[in-house]
Amino acid sequence: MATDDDATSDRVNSVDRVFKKVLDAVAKTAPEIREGLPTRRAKVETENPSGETPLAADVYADELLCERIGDIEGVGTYASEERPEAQTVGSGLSVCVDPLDGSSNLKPNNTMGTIVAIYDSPLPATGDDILAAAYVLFGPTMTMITAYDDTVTEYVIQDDGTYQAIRVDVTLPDDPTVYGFGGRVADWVDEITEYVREIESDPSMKLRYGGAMIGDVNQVLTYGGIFAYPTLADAPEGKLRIQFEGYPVGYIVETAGGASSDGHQSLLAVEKDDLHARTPVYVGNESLVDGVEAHLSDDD
Ligand code: P6P
Repeated sequence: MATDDDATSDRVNSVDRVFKKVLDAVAKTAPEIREGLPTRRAKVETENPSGETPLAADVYADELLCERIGDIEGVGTYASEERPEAQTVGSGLSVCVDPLDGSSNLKPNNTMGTIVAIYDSPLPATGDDILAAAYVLFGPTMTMITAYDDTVTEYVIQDDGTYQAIRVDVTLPDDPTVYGFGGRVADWVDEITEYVREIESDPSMKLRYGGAMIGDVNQVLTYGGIFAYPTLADAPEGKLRIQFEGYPVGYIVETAGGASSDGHQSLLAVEKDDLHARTPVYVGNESLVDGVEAHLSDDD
């Protein structure tokens, strides 16, 4: 007779299988997305649910990923930053995708990539529901960072869509050296301005801000430090989307031994009712994220 342990083991095996299938699909699709970039630099006519005007490249990446991920047995729902509603594609786990994070970097040929989050819940999910997260980074090489089963792994993706681990058990360096805060400096609240000035006064800290969150987060994962798209005076919730950006990078950085925050709590503790809700994002070494919370708590 099947026992509870058997059911748990079956469940874990099933999630393992779906996770691996999602990684395979994302890695297989990455070279096609990259190859399609040069001819898809123009904006499309329509706005996305966040009121932004996507490039043809955003739409192309979303269409490919929806088709490939939607075909995976065990994936029930696909949602993306480019689609107002989640799509039912079967039964099982929910997958949220930012198909081309940082696509404004396409024209100046800077980094951009794809963010994926897998939730064991209908959408909108909470941070407690996240099972795995990953991002593909289109840089001088194509790499993929994954967080699953309490560990972070870095892969290189080949042009044929195969991928090999190049770093296992990735953890943030103990001594941070980079920082990057998004938004216009004139729009930062005073507490953030004061904290950034404090960070800047540390001779060991260097500014690294490239305009694509995952490129900047990858700097933090590699060199230690902090990335933020902070609360702004005219946009207290900041710019980044909790389901598609906040939860996955918060999960990745916390799994790598760092910390995440919306300014007051772990990003994974943030709860929002709307699929496209925004949140301030601070991720990096715990000491630096704690510093943000200490400065912002002064205004409470
Ligand atoms: P800004 C890209 O559009 C994005 O969503 C993130 O990848 C990035 O961190 C942020 O917006 C950049 O925003 O205001 O600096 O252009």
